[in-house]
Amino acid sequence: MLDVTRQPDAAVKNIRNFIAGDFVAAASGKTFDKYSPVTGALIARICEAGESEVDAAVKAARAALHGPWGSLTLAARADMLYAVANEINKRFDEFLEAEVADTGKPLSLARHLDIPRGAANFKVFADTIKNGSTEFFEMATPDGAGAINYALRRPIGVVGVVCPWNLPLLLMTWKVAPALACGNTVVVKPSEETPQTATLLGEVMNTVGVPKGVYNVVHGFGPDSAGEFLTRHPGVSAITFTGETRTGAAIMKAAADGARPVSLEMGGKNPAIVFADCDLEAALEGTMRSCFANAGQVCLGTERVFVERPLFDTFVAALKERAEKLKIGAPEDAATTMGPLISQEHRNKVLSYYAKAVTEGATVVTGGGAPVMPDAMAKGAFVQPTIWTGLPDTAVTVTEEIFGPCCHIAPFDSEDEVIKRANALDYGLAAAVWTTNLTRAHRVAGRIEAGIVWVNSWFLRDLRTPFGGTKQSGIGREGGVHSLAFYTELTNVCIKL
Ligand code: NAD
Ligand code: 6OD
Repeated sequence: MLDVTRQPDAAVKNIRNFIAGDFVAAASGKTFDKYSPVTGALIARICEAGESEVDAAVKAARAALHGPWGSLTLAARADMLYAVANEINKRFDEFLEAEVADTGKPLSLARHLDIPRGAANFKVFADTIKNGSTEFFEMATPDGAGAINYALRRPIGVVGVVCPWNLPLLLMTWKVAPALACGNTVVVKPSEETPQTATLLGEVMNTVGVPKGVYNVVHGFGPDSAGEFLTRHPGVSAITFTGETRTGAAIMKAAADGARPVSLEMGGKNPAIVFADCDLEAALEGTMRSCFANAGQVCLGTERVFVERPLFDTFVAALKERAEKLKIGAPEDAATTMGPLISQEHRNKVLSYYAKAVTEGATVVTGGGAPVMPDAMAKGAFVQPTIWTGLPDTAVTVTEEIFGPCCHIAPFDSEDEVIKRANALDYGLAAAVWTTNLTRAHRVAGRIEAGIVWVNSWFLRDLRTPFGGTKQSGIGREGGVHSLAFYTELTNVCIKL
């Protein structure tokens, strides 16, 4: 049964939870609504999981863990993940349509980033688990004999996966693929704003024969809803989360009951540092993407740009010119380079920061408000790409994560000074450094307090590298073998020879 396709007589999709291989409504009959970020129209009605659905999902995951999933060989499990990747690619257009309907992002972006990465995550972690090394350690015992130690990697158990809305399929599969590759089972709580692709993935799991209960989806909100029910459930062995820092803190508290491990990927207020010796074209192009891609709703995006003083005026003028050429519009319009924000609620939040910047004394270089849209999109969640200058580093606009298409640009005079300013916040997710001086690039990259530093690039991703944030941007690292470390427990076996 197609769960997320349109009903024959209605434009509104009916989206259910996916538990033990079946699409199920909530026993309570509770639903919530999803509105298009582009038009404001109702596009989906989602069954909200209550405590009983979450409990059923966790129990299904636990049964599958010790049942058909647990008894698969590693090679068979990897083959199943390759099949999931292939099936996502086969149904590419359905995933594309679902993701774009939920987020409003340009089709071109979802086609090149979100959906291909959704498939690639399964392939990469199937490769990783197949190619994992086995290490043995020999030792001499006190009685002069020998011993060998080896460590067994075991799945950690049932993993709760709590997801955000900005890159829904990409970020959900970034957690689900390694968890399954390691032999775990999962219960996923997608964002209430983006329920569709996680649900569609349930169909893919059934099609390729992933045993029932290995992959489960429960829909709902955070507090006093599916998110909290899942993270508090004692049957969940570990929690992996992507979202806001304060939500991560609440999840950590929930995980403390039962002393369960967490992997947290959280908020940021990322700096870009542009030195006067940079390749200006590349720095402008990269900074445009890091500030405005996905309408600024990328955790790795830049909201603080520091430019070395001799280049400052030129850089600000050139970035303004480029930002004003962004074409705000509908996802399916090939000319569109920037879509709406995810929701009216988020739009109100971003617009309140736009107003705050003015009261804080910012010079509005461009944007600063809401665009006038044609009638069909008048109720969409659109805002203008916005650039400010003139604020102190302590301004709210320059210290709090806005998660919209905006940045503040400030001049700097020395390397030591800019590193200190870049590191001044409690966040530490990502940074971009633009310079043609290789020695300086290494020196600065090593001094930035962030989990990821890009030099002369942005969002260039090798999925085997460690990914995560420092300070309040995250706890733990995922990616390649770093994911294996989180999603497995090591048992050391010591054999006296
Ligand atoms: P959010 O924290 O509001 O929500 C994330 C998820 O947590 C949602 O599924 C939500 O329903 C759930 N949730 C909320 N409260 C909960 C609770 N008390 N218990 C359990 N679950 C709860 O984040 P968002 O608005 O969806 O996403 C935007 C944020 O995510 C930004 O701060 C952004 O920086 C961050 N983000 C970080 C990364 C990263 O890799 N570091 C990636 C993407 C997004
Ligand atoms: O590329 C990834 O694996 C990743 N986790 C990206 C995060 C983007 C944040 O919005």
